[in-house]
Amino acid sequence: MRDSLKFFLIGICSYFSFCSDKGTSPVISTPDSISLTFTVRHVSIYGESDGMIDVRISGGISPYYYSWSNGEVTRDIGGLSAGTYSLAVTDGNGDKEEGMVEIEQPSESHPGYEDLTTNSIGMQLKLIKGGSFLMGSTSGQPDETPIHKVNLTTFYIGIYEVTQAQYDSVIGSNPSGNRLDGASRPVENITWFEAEEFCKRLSTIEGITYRLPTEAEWEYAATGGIGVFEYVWGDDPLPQVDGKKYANIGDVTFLELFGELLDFGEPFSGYDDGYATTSPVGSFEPNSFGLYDMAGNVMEWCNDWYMEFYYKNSPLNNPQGPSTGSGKVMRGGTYGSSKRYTRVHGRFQDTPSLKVPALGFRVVRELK
Ligand SMILES: [Ca+2]
Ligand SMILES: [Ca+2]
Repeated sequence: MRDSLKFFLIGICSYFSFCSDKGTSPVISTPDSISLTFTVRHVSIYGESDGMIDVRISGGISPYYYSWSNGEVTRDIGGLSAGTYSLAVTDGNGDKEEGMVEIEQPSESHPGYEDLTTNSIGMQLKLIKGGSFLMGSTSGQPDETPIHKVNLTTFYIGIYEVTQAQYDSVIGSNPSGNRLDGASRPVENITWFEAEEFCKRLSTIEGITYRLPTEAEWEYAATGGIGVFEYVWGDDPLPQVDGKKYANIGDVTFLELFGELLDFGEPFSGYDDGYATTSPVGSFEPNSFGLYDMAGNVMEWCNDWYMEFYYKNSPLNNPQGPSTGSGKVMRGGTYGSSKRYTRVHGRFQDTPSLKVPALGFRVVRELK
């Protein structure tokens, strides 16, 4: 177990605040030691170790001290106010990592809004609390750069892709190509305009605004509040952690049937999710926000027009994408996608009139 020592200290904020050290990467790592990301009120540690782990957070408050044994443990580290704190994690072998933690703003409170709610057609929606995060990546394609800070207003997002049954209940038809056990599978084979129309009609039914996620909202939701990983499930090259599977993507089952991935890229060799096409929504593990299928199953339409270097001039607050363009943003990859298309920061686009059986959507509901 000593050789596999690797820890992730993950902050899951009750508001979102990615806490970087003076603009550098929020990850500290040294070979054969501990990897940290920051911070805040709830701390989860994933790791394998024969020993215990100590975590200390200090600076203006009394040091916090915890011990962890194997596996994942979550602790409430108390109500930290805005400020800078030092953080140190030591494992049972004496390996130690230290870093600074910057907490940027007080928690937003949303009295009257449930953390998880169900709407009139049975959609479950998760409250994603407003705050700031770092969008983009330097480890992917040029259009993912630069990493830039984005502030988002609190929103609800569907924990699942919109299903065929939900689409049918609002629109009165099911255009999907993969209808086997279709009711709980994601709707697909719909244009961006049709996805938008669904949102408009649902807004009318409920008297509250539904719409497609902005690209920024989608990316933040997909990261689960942890912006430093390559994939929804972390940095592991396969969507399988501790025996749990995290995505329906371009796997062994897909390749057996189709021979080559939809995007002809690098497959997830050695991974078998059991689905050659779509899976019922929520068939795999959720991310740390409790959202399912943010990687794979169907690619998801976003509201924004795509612009390759939009991140260079993205507004700080609630970016909406450029005012016009030729392609709409699609995110998250499909049941037949390669590693590149499945990356959490990966950006894709196509004409909004495109309809293919691997492209669907999920909704955002505004608070009022
Ligand atoms: Ca698959
Ligand atoms: Ca998806």
